Order: sequence, then C-alpha cells, then structure tokens
Amino acid sequence: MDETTSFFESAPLLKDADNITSKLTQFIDQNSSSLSGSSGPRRVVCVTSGGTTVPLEQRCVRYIDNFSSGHRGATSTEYFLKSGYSVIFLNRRGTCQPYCRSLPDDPLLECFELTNDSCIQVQESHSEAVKTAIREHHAAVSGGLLLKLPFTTIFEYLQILRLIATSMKILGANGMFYLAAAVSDFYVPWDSMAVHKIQSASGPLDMRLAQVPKMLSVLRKEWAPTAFCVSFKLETDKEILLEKADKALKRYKMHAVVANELSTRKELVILVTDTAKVSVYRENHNSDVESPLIKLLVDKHSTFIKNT
Ligand code: 9Z3
Repeated sequence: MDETTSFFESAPLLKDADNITSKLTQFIDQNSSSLSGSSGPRRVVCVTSGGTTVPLEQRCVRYIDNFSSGHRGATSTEYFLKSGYSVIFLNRRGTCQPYCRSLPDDPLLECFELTNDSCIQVQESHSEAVKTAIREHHAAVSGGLLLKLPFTTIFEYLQILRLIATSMKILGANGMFYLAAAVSDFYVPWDSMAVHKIQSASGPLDMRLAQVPKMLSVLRKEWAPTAFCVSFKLETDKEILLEKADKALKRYKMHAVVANELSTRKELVILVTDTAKVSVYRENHNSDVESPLIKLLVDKHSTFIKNT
C-alpha cells in the first residue's frame, strides 16, 4: 500500500463528511452553471488557510501546531471575490476570517455596547467597520459565492481537501487551488497514536513522527488534474527560499509557487513560474500584498484557460 493510501485508510473517519459533500455539490452545481459578468463561466478557487494541528493522543489533550494566523488566506479570499471568483475557503477553525480584518480581536465585546434601556448597539467608533464587514460577508455567503469549511487536524484538512478537489473536477480549467495553509510535514499515524492522555510519570517522551505524504503530487495527478494549481513555499532562511520554490514548482508540477519568508510575508512575495520570478510588493503600509498578487494570478489563470 502506498503512503497516501495508508494515510487515508488509517485516518479517523471525517465527521460530517456527508454534510460537507452535499454543501460542496450544491455550491459547485450552482457556480458551474452561472456566468461571471462578461468573462464566461464563473471561476471557482479553493483557498486553504491557517495551520493544521497534529494530535499526539486519540482522545486529544496535546497537539503540535504552527504559527499561521490565516491572514493570507482570509485576505486573498476577499480579493478573489472582488475579482469575480467564487471561493471555497478551507480554513483552520478560530483563525482569521474574510471581512474581519478591520474588526478588533474580540469583536463581540469590543464593537457593541449596552444602552441605558439594555439594548445592544454598535459603538460609534466601530460602526463603519462592522457595517462593511456584515454587508460584504452577507453578500458573498447568501449570494452563493463563498463556502467556508473549517478544519483543525491534518487528518481533517487532507480529507476535506480531497473532497473539494474531486468535486471541483467538473470545473476543468476554471477551477483553481490556492494552497496557503501551513500544512504539517510530520504527524503521528492514527493507529500508532496513544489512545489516552500520555502520562508524565513514565519519564521523558520519545516520539517518532512519520512524514505526511506529499499530497501536492496527488492533487495534481489524481484529484484535480485539469485545475490551475498554486502552492506556497515558506522559509525562514532567504538564501534557500527561491531554490526550494523552484524545486516545488518542478517536483509537484505546480503552475505557480508563491515564495515567502516568514518575517516579511506581509510585505513581499515572489511569484515563481517556469518562465519568471516576479517580486510582488505591497504598495504602502495600508495596502495588502495580496492585492497585486491576486491580480497577477487571475491573469495567469486567464491565460491558462485560454490555452487549455
Ligand atoms: C504560506 O507560505 C503562507 O503564506 C503563510 C501565511 C502560512 C506564511 P499567515 O497565515 O501566513 O498569514 O500568518 N503557506 C504555505 C506554508 C507551507 O506549509 N508550505 C509548504 C512548504 O513550505 C508547502 S505546502 O513546504
């Protein structure tokens, strides 16, 4: 049995799989039969966002996590929607959500106040931000243009990604994958994982982590062979970033790889394709690097559709 098959066969059953599949079928049916302005059939992008956790116990008390805030995925989702795409937002529970960036960290407690007669009202200082967030989010969700699917663990993430990819197959070249989630490279296979909380009385913990199978290959070859695929490469050492991004582009046959360095990821990304490496900067401190990045990717996707 290959690594990918054994990952899925031993993964815990995805709760809610039927519900997710029916939401996906409905979303894709609706979007594949609708037109986007004058530019032909509506394009659908799956944006992945936030980090995956790696549970250490089946009845999970402890897990390994990573830094990802979900800002890239949430911001990019807004720009894809603005560009006329429909978005399947596969996001880590509790991370940054589209249209919530201009709200305070605890919007419920910080945006609202009680009036003298115990009614709830929006505080004047947050009123514009709250109205815009509600209006734009509501328009996207109720218009059938944004489907949000949450995950927590690496098992949930990869199982839902597979469901999304296989349901997006019918979109052909109009489908895009924008894989911004920070996916764990290592995990504890479910069948070798402790069932109960690991006991500290047994002394120091030695643990061997298995490698997560490289799903980018499987996505390109089997799950979504006709879609436009963009993956991300993150490094902390900028000396090796471009070389690694180039390797990923070739090894996984991506159409583009977005290379970014941890400390500058909000200011600069480098779009690597087989013909060029383009540095993409945010315009100023108040703008988003995702704005020019999504513009470039939309153009590349258009060329890809034309040539397919
Ligand atoms: C990224 O590189 C994203 O841009 C960030 C965004 C995770 C840095 P934030 O969520 O950060 O806005 O805080 N995502 C991909 C990271 C990743 O795991 N890439 C793998 C790799 O580098 C390939 S799939 O090996």
